[in-house]
Amino acid sequence: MKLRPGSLLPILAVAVTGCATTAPKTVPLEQRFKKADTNADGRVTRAEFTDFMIEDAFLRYDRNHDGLVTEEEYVAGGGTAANFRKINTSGTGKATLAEARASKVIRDTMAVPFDEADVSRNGSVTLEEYQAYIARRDAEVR
Ligand SMILES: [Ca+2]
Ligand SMILES: [Ca+2]
Repeated sequence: MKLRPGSLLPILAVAVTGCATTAPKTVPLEQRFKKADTNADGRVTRAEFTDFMIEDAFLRYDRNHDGLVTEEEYVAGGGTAANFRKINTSGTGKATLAEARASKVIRDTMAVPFDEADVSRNGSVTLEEYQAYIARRDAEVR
């Protein structure tokens, strides 16, 4: 009996592909929480939370990743042209992250998710509160 040299190759290919698909695609919540907690005290304050959420949203709107959000990108991401003009205080038609963070419209919008996450109402969100908030939010989306 002779074993053909190539007979093991398809099995190996399946094994390698199987391993690759188990890699996580999304950033774990703990990592996101640590990123938001800029002074690393284990609690995310309203200011830390707002800055983090605004940066997160900004990066999603910035489709061509040039560090600027145009009116077109903002509207394509679900925003309104009127709000874009309020955010883009420089009037260049391209909003920066600094403009987004300084915008009252955006900060007011971000106050709602913070209040929802801060169940204990003590002005800061723990990792447990954050995880519970994301779980509730995901449940609403589905
Ligand atoms: Ca903190
Ligand atoms: Ca852009």
